[in-house]
Amino acid sequence: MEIGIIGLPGSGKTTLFNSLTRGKAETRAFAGGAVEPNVGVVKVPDRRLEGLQLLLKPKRLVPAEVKYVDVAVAPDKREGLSGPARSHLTKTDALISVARAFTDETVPLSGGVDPWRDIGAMSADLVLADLVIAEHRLQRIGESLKGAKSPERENLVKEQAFVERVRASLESGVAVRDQGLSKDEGRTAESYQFLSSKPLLVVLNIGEGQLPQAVAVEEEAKKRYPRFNAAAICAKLEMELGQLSDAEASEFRLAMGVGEGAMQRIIRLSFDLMGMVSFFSTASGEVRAWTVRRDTPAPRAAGKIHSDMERGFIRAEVVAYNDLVKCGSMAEAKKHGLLRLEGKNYLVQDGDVITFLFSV
Ligand SMILES: Nc1nc2c(ncn2[C@@H]2O[C@H](COP(=O)(O)OP(=O)(O)OP(=O)(O)O)[C@@H](O)[C@H]2O)c(=O)[nH]1
Ligand SMILES: [Mg+2]
Repeated sequence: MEIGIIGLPGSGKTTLFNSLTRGKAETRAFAGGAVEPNVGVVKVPDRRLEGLQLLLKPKRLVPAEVKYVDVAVAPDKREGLSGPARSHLTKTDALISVARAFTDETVPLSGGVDPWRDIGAMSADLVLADLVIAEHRLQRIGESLKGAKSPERENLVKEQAFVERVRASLESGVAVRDQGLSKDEGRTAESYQFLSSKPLLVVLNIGEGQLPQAVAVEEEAKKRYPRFNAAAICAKLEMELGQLSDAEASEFRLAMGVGEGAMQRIIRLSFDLMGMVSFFSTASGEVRAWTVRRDTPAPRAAGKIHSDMERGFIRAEVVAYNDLVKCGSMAEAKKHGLLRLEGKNYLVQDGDVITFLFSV
């Protein structure tokens, strides 16, 4: 699970990265043109884990993890997202686009602060990078068609028509994610590694002084960009609080009237964006959250834990988290018939608590 952080130079990408990961990457470090991205792993908060802890009293709780990648785009030789940044973004599952809303004379910005303009520019950049991809692909198809015979020829012609349609929509500014592709088309599109097909969260980086308006800023973002999820935070303050001990940070938050959990919320929002589901394993005194795509069959989900479990899959014992909590224990859930035995065609649901039975 990987989430890429993008945004115009100086929007606060690295500051946000640091506040998410409690990292200490140098802000403004890329202004000189270095292009190694910052990478950090973060635990995904999940209330259900706390619920399972109370119920099952495991020795260990292991939350799901997500990786954040702060991709530097050197402002001096900026080729937009078609440049070196692209290769770091293709493998991500979702994107956070940071837009600068804070004012600070010491951080120069040409054209003045205008987050709405920047959000538009960033999404246009994604579309532009994909237009380049689509055009390359069409060129390649054109070349292959020259010597192609049936049935390869028919396949190429079909693909050509598809890419041509995607290209035309991109040209009129429509992101791949908004083109209403069918499931099959979406799978085909996946192989082209488009960027504008990825789910996107807009983070408005507001200044400390704007914190009381955070909710209003988010509402305006939703009005202007109804297709995007948006959240307003002060990345700099969060980064600074993230470097303190929990107790100290709480004290500061109280004094400044900043709520807890702004970062937890961003992590959760960006995680949910990927459309993944979580299931929980409870074996050997450990409750652990696992992340799979929606509609993953039980054996493949088991394979996340261990490849032997997928190979030797027999069945899954499943209870929905909510049912387990309602019953208060596994034994009670079983008594009420809520502990189900599921076979290899079962599609794992969000919040399933699962024990896999297997033999190799
Ligand atoms: N006043 C203020 N400054 C901020 C805020 N967020 C970031 N900054 C400052 O803005 C500058 C740029 O922040 P970075 O996080 O380095 O921005 P970036 O998007 O990573 O920049 P590049 O990697 O160079 O593209 C730094 O000096 C930050 O301290 C904020 O909320 N308020
Ligand atoms: Mg940076």
